Amino acid sequence: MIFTAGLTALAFASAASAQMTIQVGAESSSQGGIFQYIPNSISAPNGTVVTFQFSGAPGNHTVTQSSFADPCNPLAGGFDSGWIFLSAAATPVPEWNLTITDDTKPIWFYCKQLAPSPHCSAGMVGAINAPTTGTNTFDAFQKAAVAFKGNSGQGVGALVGVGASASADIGPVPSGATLYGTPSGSAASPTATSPSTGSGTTSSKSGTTTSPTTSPTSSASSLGASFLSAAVAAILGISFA
Ligand SMILES: [Cu+2]
Repeated sequence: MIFTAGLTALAFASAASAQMTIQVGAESSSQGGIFQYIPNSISAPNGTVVTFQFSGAPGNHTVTQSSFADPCNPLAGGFDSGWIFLSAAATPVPEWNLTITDDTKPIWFYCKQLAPSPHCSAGMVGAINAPTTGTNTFDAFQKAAVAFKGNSGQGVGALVGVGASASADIGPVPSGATLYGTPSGSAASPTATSPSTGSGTTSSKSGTTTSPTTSPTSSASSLGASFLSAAVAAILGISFA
């Protein structure tokens, strides 16, 4: 009997290692508009692979970890997908896989794109394992994001975050899409000739990288590149978002 119970528990554990999908961005005709994650709040136990699908096009979005107390600024040590700009719907859809490593605490995230207006303040935030009752619910988090004034934080996070981690940048990056400002800094070529598809060319980083090492436009210092990335993001966003 004990042996059987053990087997059942094992089966349960592996069944719990599920895969879930969150759409990043939407079409302007979508209910709720462009600036949203669909769904925006999920419950996901340890081992769940949350696949963010960047199917909202045209669009320019990120998945950047924040905190309940400060919804529109990056969490120290938090995860970050970097930006992917889609001038039109891309095939195949670029994806970013985030594995849940600590389901005992809520995981909060936002989109750090600023153009045409900060997406975070437009309500483009999400949560994993948020409490459904009490004060720290997803609704309260989103209200705080909408109330946030000024530009949301542009700092570049890491692949490994707090309570969840990715092992590769967004991929694949099909023709017409531009990936930049990623945590690994190795997939920022806008030329579409670089095979930066995240299929093994991106080494796993420990989460210490703080700025992109390449930018779409310049060979400036990393601080300059960071600034330029944000500027390019703004320009692209204004044109298309
Ligand atoms: Cu966005």
